[in-house]
Amino acid sequence: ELQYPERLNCAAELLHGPPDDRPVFRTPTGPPWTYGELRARVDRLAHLLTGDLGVVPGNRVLLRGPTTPWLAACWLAVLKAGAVAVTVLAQQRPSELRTMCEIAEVGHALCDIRAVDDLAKAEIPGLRITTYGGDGPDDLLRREAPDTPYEAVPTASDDVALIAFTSGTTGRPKGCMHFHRDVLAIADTFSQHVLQPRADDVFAGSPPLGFTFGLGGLVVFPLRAGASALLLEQAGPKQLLPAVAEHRVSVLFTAPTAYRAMLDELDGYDIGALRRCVSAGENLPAATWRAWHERTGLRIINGIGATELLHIFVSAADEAIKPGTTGVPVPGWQARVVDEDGRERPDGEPGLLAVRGPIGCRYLADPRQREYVRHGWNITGDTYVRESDGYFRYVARADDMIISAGYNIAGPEVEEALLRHPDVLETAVVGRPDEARGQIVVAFAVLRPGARRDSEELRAFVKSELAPYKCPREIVFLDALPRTATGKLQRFKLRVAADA
Ligand code: 3SK
Repeated sequence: ELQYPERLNCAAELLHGPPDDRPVFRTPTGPPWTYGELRARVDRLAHLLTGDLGVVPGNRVLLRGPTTPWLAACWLAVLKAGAVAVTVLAQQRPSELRTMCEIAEVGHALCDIRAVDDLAKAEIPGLRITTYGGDGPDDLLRREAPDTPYEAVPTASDDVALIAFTSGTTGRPKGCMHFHRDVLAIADTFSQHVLQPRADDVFAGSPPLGFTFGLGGLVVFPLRAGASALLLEQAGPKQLLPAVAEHRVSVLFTAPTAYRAMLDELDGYDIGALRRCVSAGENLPAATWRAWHERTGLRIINGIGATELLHIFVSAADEAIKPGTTGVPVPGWQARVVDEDGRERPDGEPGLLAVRGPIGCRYLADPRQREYVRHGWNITGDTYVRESDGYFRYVARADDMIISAGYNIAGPEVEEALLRHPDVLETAVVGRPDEARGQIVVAFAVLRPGARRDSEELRAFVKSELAPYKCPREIVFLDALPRTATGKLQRFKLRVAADA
């Protein structure tokens, strides 16, 4: 079991240790920041926060901006000053920002000058916005501040450090509160046991710091290991590969779609430094795992995480990886598959994934807490099967099961079959209400450039791979699938489209 002292400031812990001259944050341009520079900059920012800006411990401070070392430094400074970081995404619009600030009672914002327009437009009552990265005299980074060490506020290990928002794929955002000890716990469970990072690792990836997948992978894990991270403002599949090659990235975090898209671009890039590839955010199809393994020799580490639980809680490392499954509970976590009443389902039978461990869901003033935490277990909203060897296999999001003519059909199983067709780049399968059958299966597909839109050919292919009742009745071709700002598929939009 993880043990942390009663008084714990996770930012101070993360910053403590490595020598001053070791690199910590790299960017595509400019020299890397060293640990010494990071410590000095965080201390200056913490002085400014608690001096000029009047932030006191417990205040909630919104952080908004592209993935840069300065955003990471602001996050660390807010925590070191005992305040609570409220992380949001650069893509979130004024009305979403207003709702989140209202829920989290945010009084201050530190915002990259390039992302300030929407925040200003949100006209949030009482919000004091300070920008950084600009050239005005009031810019945070241009203000006078003491160059002396800042003594971290001695927060309790269970003081709230972070409020991270999730809206799932629909609905009013929910603020998830996480403690100082939780921030370290994600490093001391998933990162330590699965990634087994080294001080010479270079982390990089696509999830932004406003998504806890990215915050863990690009800030918390590298710092806890005394390693470094390459921070990319643009981190689509097209930018990732050249960055991995040029900066000798060894630990990569991205989503299944990006691994799939990178397969087409691998030629010409030396990715020999890469030793860990993490996939989360969505189910990783076995076909993508196999294709990546075949081309690169690397075994993708699949994982399931949640904003509610901060990071990944089921996964597997190295030879323990079993393609087509998510893995086993990360050391420190427990997982089981239950029915609606919390009774354990037999192995091989689908049910709801229930997990518990060092971090729990704590929604900020939201009655949906009761749905997420039941009988002391966190119910993630995913349908899973526990196989007889103890591995957990994803079936669908709980509301993604299609029931057609009495058959239970998991959309992702049909998607996996479609993805085995060489023309299919991305796909999503949903149910459409149908008088005779209850629901029928409808697939949305994005094809590789130049491929012919031939639904009969794809249907025949699925029939050759799966029982015919699972075959989509209709295939709709799209240029792109609708996704949230964190890259999650918005199936509800496709359900509406399928029903139109
Ligand atoms: O929401 C997710 O899918 C996720 C995955 C990994 C780590 C953290 C999160 C929130």
